[in-house]
This record gives sequence, structure tokens and C-alpha cells, in this order.
Amino acid sequence: MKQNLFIDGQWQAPVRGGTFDVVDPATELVIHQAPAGTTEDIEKAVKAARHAFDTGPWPRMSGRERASYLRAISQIILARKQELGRLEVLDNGKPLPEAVWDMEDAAGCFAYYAGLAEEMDAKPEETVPLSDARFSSKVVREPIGVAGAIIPWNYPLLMASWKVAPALAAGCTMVLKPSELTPLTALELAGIAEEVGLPAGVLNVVTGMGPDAGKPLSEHPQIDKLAFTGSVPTGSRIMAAAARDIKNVSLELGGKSPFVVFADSDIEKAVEWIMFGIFWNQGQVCSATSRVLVEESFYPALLERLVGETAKIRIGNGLVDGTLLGPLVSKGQYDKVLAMIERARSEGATIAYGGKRPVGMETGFFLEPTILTDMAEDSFIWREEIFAPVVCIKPFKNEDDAIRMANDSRFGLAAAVMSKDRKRCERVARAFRAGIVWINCSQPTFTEAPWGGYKQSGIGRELGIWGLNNYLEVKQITSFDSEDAW
Ligand code: TXE
Repeated sequence: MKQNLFIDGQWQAPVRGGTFDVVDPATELVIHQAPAGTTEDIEKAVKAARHAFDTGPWPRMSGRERASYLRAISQIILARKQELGRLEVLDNGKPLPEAVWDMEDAAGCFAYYAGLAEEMDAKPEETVPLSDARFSSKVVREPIGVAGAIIPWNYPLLMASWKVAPALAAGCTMVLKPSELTPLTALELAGIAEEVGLPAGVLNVVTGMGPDAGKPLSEHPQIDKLAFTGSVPTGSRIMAAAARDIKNVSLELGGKSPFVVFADSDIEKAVEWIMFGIFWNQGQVCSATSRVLVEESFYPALLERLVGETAKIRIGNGLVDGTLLGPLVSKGQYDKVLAMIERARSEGATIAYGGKRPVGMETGFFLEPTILTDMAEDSFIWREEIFAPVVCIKPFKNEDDAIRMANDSRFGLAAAVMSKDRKRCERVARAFRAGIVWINCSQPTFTEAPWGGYKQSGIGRELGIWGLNNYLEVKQITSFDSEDAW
């Protein structure tokens, strides 16, 4: 585990010399003292990234050259996926197979953006047809500059990859601030960048607290672009900071995503996808389908089966074989979620399953997978993100009713629909006010497809070509070509 920050291609102790505890959420033991970066370190990191962008080789290389570094990073992540996966489990708590899957996805993300960097060479400019034949115009795309990335703890290395890979592919340089709850794999990524010989200053990793390291990064005048994934209140602060210097900003925030299940669905498949949609990664997924809407006639049977299958989930340390549900990430999240469940109960919701610490598990931030029913449509538990293995279920009468309930939210990240009637699925998919819609499944995520939300779930899209465009400026070059020009 790394002791220092990675700034300007070197491992540097934080200027103020502070550290913070990294806690294994399954054992509650402190497993590491991570370097606590502050304003001074952010200053150094931004300076290094600025210098690397303004005068260094990175933005001036061909896409093919940059791609070779990205592919090398991808290969190292893949080769170390078990070891990095274990580190992620210690830091975050998720079951090891899920963590290893995340590592594969992270490696895939670097390989994918390597491909897009190469494609940029193949298509360096685009002609724009103009209405006036005396002029010609073309469009070139250029890296936006120095990017600051602030990321959360639910998919530590994967969220880093979603930002680092496209930024680097575009030719940007970056300062990355991982979550203080899960700093370990981002520092490993810095080590990998060093190993592949990434030019100094291209990727800088500063671990530390949100207010001490994240805030000065978001407010730094030398940053051209801010990319953030996290909570709505912090996203709002970041957007306000970006507004001061008119920085480009992309935000991926929370959600309360609906899953609409019609009565003609196969009950086994419906329960499987509902469980995947909310219990995967302990429900700490921005797109988790945490509101399940079930057609009235199907509701009793589905609920009974869901409770039965949920009771079979094996809860435990993510490093133990067969664990399906690990602990929540931190004591803070754990206490917050338990208080939310208590509030829901006091406001009239029924706990159909779970809702408390599993019997016999006194240590670790473990919570039973939880199914809530009978909550009011205006209750906070139905409307607010819980970010835990807590699902709210409600019956609906008909398609219009389902769409109304699904869209009645300040969020609009994801939504899912299940029915054997393909046309109905298409109709409902179009009616959802959400950026990611799944038909007959929930959560499958592909590096090639755009990721992001409507409404308060954020601004902009990550992944795919959209993710690359986040880090590119568009420049038109228009020329007066007529003989009159001279
Ligand atoms: O988020 P924060 P937290 C939601 C989820 C969760 C809640 C709180 O509902 O329960 O947010 O989680 C950095 N300036 N999501 O407190 O605060 C912080 O250090 C700049 C949904 O962990 O948003 C971390 O690196 N940065 C989400 C990052 O912001 C600041 C994933 C995220 O932390 C800062 C995570 C500041 N003033 C939580 N304060 C998703 N969309 O996937 C904090 N940070």
C-alpha cells in the first residue's frame, strides 16, 4: 500500500505531513494510514498537470502513441486483477468476484479509450458544409486542458478509470482525488502510470478529505475541466465552484431508479433481476433500481418470492468464498442507512425483510438485505437515495400509472422495465425520463454506451464516444477562399 501522493511523476509526502485511517469495513480494523493531501499538494499537482499540458509531450503526441500507454496500463491492471481486487475488497467491502470483475472492466475501459485515441488519428478533422461557397470550414478536436476528477468510493478503481482513460486518450492531463473512504487502488493506478512511463505530470493522484483536497481542486483557477461522481449536495458545490471561473463541468450524481415489472413477466427472471438491481455491490450503485413497481395482480406472488430468495443471500466478509453481500463501506454510511430505515418504519413503511444487523455478526458494517413495502408515494424512503441494499416495492394499476410513478422523482439516472410484450417495453422505455434504460434486465453496463442522467442525476455523459467528448474542445477553422480574399 502506497504511503505518498503521486505528483509530477514522483511519490511525494503531503506538505503538511498528515495521514488518515483506511478502515476495512468487514473487520472495522485500520489497515493503512493514507497520505492526507491538502491545498498545498493540490497546488503542486495542478502546477505539474498544467506544465505537462502546456509544454509537455502528452497533448502533442499522436493518438497512437497515447494509446500505447493506455494499453500498457490496461494490461497491467488485467495481470494484477486478483491482487488489486483483494485490495478493493479490503477498502470497500464488496465480494471478491465483484471486485475482480471491476478490475476487468477498468482494464477494458483503458483498452477501449486506447482504440478511440487511435481513431482520432484516422479522422483528425471534419469538413462542415457551408451555405456560402466562398468560404470553407473544418472542425478539429483538441484536448480541453487540465482536468480535475473527484470520485466516490463505490467502484474505486473503475470510477477512476471512467475519468482517467478518456481524459488521457483525449490528450488532457489530470489531477485525480479519490474518495477518502477508498484511496488504495487509485494510488496503485498511479504506480501503474509510473511503471508504464507516463510522462511526469500527466496523471497526478492526491488522496485526502473532500473539504481539504477536493474543494481546493474544484476551486483551482488553473483547472479547465471538472469531472465529478458523487452526491447531489457535493455536486452542487462543485458546480458552483466551476461557475466562478466558467470551468467545463460534468456531474454524475445520485438516483432513485425505478424498475417497472408487468404481470406477464417470468417470476423467476423478475426476482433475479430485481435482486441484481439492488443488492449488487451492497446496493451502493448510483443506478441501483431501488424503487420496484409491480403490476397489482402480480405483486403478492412476486413479493413472496423476492422475500424467499432474499433470505438465501449469504452475507459476509467479501474475501470469504460464497459471500454475496459484503458490508457497507463505512460507519458513517452504515449509521445513516440504519437511521433511514428507522425513519421509514416510523413513517409507516413495512419491513418485509431485513432492516437490521444480521444476527451473530457483531463486527463490520453489515446490514441484512432489506425489502420495504407500504410506504407513501411522498415518503422520503420512496423518494430519496438510500445507497444500500434497501429496496422499496409498490404495486401499480396500469401502464400510465407505472410511468407516472416512475417519473415522479427529482432524479433521472436509470430505469428498467420488464414484460414479455416487446412493444410495451419499447413504449415504456421511451416514456421514462432517465439517461439509462434497461429492458428485461437491470444494471448491465457497457463501456461503449453513454452513461449519465436527466434532472438532478447530473450533467453530461461518460463512457463511449460521449466520455471522450467530455475532454475535447471543438474548434472551427473557417477560411475565406474566394479570389476576393487578397
Ligand atoms: O459523497 P460525496 P459521500 C451518494 C449516496 C451516498 C451519499 C454520500 O447517496 O450515501 O452520496 O456519500 C469529495 N468539494 N453517492 O459523502 O461527499 C469526496 O471526498 C470537493 C452517490 O461519500 O459526494 C469524495 O471524493 N469534493 C454516488 C467525493 O466528493 C468533495 C457515489 C464524493 O463524496 C467535497 C457516492 C467538497 N466540498 C455517493 N466534499 C454515485 N453517484 O455513484 C466531498 N468531496
